[in-house]
Amino acid sequence: MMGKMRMHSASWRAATVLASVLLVGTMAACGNSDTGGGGTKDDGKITMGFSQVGAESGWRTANTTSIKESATAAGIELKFDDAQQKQENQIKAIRNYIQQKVDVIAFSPVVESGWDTVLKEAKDAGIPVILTDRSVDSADKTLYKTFLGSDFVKEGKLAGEWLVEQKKTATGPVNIVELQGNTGAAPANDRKKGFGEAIAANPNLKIIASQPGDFTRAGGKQVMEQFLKANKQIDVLFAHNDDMGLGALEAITAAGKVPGKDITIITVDAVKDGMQALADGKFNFIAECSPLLGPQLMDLAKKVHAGETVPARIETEETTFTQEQAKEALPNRKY
Ligand code: GZL
Repeated sequence: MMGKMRMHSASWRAATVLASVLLVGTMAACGNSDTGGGGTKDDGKITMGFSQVGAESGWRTANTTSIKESATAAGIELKFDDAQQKQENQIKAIRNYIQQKVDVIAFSPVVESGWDTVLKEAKDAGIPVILTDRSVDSADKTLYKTFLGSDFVKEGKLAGEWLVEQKKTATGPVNIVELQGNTGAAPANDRKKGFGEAIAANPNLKIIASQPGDFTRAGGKQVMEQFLKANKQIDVLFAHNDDMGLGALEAITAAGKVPGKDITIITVDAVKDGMQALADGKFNFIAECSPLLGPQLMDLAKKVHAGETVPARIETEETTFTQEQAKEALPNRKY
């Protein structure tokens, strides 16, 4: 009997230990405020999982600052991931946020395509998704609640229309080189489209070379060096963002040409360094693309979390700048 009892008490102790281990393990798996587990916190705070493109440009830096500061101001718990311009990193981050059961996922898709599978996983998990800055080409619009960002086709169109006006008296060919953003990115595809459609108004305006510079200064400089080597006469540079234009300045100067005079330079964004180059006469025109999306994003997250209907598309308000307008605007620029 004793033996059995002993056995019984020993097996009882084992069962107790096992139950305790299982209980602790279950708690850890579910997560909690200490382990960064997802979902609305006990204090009712909304948790947002955000996947950022990377840190490739001054625009991106300003956009990240706007998102982080706005999350704090809105009392939203922000989980932030920098994808270093790689789609697979964004998909991984979104899957992590789904695992952590965050309340809302927001991201700026580095490229337009290849998102349906992971967005369906988020939808099946009941986690709403907000697109910010860039959009996706998914046919299923139920995969996300809204797209908050600029109209990139319009930005390219405004850049092209300014050039058409500037060159309306040209009697011969006007040779244009184009620095594109990263391949497959919505701003690269759409700015190219808008600019190309606008300059078609004047057959003298010809794009003689167009290559990706990946929205970085290094990319802009490297590709502009190639353009200058391969093309004897370049009259205009259209860069899809300020950073590539700023990188190109180094190549243009090194080639003994005067930026803003020998080569007319048109860019997009209007970040501080770009506006300074414009005010200094090195750039000639900038179409603005505001990175300050944080406040609107957090407001949308609260509405979506509360189950409110939000507009499917919210377009950022922005303008354009000439050299004179840049001089006036610079002192008050927020980014
Ligand atoms: C535009 C944004 C682009 C900027 C670039 O909304 O996605 O990406 O124009 C940035 O500067 O790298």
